[in-house]
Amino acid sequence: MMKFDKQFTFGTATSSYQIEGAAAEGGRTPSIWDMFCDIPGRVHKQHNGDVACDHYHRFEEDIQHIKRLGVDTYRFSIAWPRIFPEKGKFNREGMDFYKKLASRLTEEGIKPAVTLYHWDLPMWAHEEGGWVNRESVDWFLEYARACFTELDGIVDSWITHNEPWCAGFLGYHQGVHAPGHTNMDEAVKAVHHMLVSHGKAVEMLKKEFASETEIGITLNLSPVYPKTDSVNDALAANNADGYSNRWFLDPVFKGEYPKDMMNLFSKYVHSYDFINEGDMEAISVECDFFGINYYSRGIVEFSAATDFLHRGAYSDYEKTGMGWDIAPNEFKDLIRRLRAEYTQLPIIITENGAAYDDVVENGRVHDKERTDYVEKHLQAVSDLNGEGMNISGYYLWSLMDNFEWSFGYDKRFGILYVDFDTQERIWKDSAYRYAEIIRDHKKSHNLQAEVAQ
Ligand code: GBH
Repeated sequence: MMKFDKQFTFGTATSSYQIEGAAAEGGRTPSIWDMFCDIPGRVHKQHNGDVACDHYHRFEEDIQHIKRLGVDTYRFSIAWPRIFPEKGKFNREGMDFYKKLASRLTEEGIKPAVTLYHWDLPMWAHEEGGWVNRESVDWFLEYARACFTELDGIVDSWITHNEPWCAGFLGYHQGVHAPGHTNMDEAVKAVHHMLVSHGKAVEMLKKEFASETEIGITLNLSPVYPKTDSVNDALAANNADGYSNRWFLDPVFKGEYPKDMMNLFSKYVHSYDFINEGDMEAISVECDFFGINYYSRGIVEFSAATDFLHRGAYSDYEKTGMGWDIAPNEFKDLIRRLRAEYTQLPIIITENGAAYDDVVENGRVHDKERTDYVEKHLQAVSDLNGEGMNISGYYLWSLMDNFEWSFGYDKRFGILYVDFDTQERIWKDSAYRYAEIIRDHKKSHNLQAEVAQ
């Protein structure tokens, strides 16, 4: 039995580059993802976000789907290059799109939760060194101030950064995300500047804007387990956990980078001089909630050839279409650990979901596996709250099939199926089920619900 408090918020999430399209409209200039998609071999079938779900032109229709789902919240991100297409040059037309989107959501009774940075760094910023350049903190703050000012009174829930692990380590160390660099020294600096920009944006909002507004950061966390109980595998798991989780959790909640990882990274990081006085205090600023994106767990085994970038070991767990282990129990371990070691802030699961190869049959998509995945994780949230873990919301990734980064359009995460030829949206069974769960929840608390049958 799933049970949620009356105030629990159900939501669904997307991000700008993955759904908007209209890449050259409204004054938008390219981001690092437009550039990355153009390089042959980087993105599956060389797909790109030029058209994506055409959400930029179809947002009214999409809002009706969101409304029909019955969710309380819709999480989307703002494309920085729509707001500042050139350095220091604010673009009114770009901002108006998000003003309209956020206002229309509010009018329909849906609360917007807005991410400032979901990986689409403007090319002008990249050309000046991107996140590796300390000035990126100031560029981000100018962008954040414009968003806070223009959307003041319309948006009251903000996420500064989405998954700095991906933006930093996948982008600058592993090279599988834009900008495609493979340089650990750069990556550690890039992450640091993202984290400082997060802390300073929170401080700005608290000092200069309405106090009812809530703000936090979203980290992607994946609990890591050793393959065997050997000492070496334990070391590998500790290092993998340091790279994926602790490198972000420790600065955000304890105001320090983990010492063991600093030592390990110093093989690649020439000096830690880029950490300025006051940075760690800035990063560990008090937020209103903590956002977590959870998809899977990791299993690692020791290899003498690597020190922290371990390849995942074989596991006999059932997998999603991404090949990721379905691991709701490990999700519970993760949350309990966060409560024991890191924070008592309300936790919002800002993303959770799964990709599968969906097929449309007579206008329906019977995505039983995705439906099961979502139910298992919602059950875990319900169980965790039964233990007093205070998870205040769950946002399903994703509202609709979209541009899945380096996997292009072939990996479908949506609860709405998107036909990328016609742009038709088709409700998958998981969408009907999610709407039903929300409807049952509202009924049980005598909250009104006008959702799909
Ligand atoms: C998120 O990133 C993004 O925020 C979102 O834009 C994206 O579309 C969505 O998830 C789906 O991918 O190899 O088994 O250890 C997800 C980040 C990081 C999740 C790596 C899975 C590895 C799983 N991912 N992680 S495993």
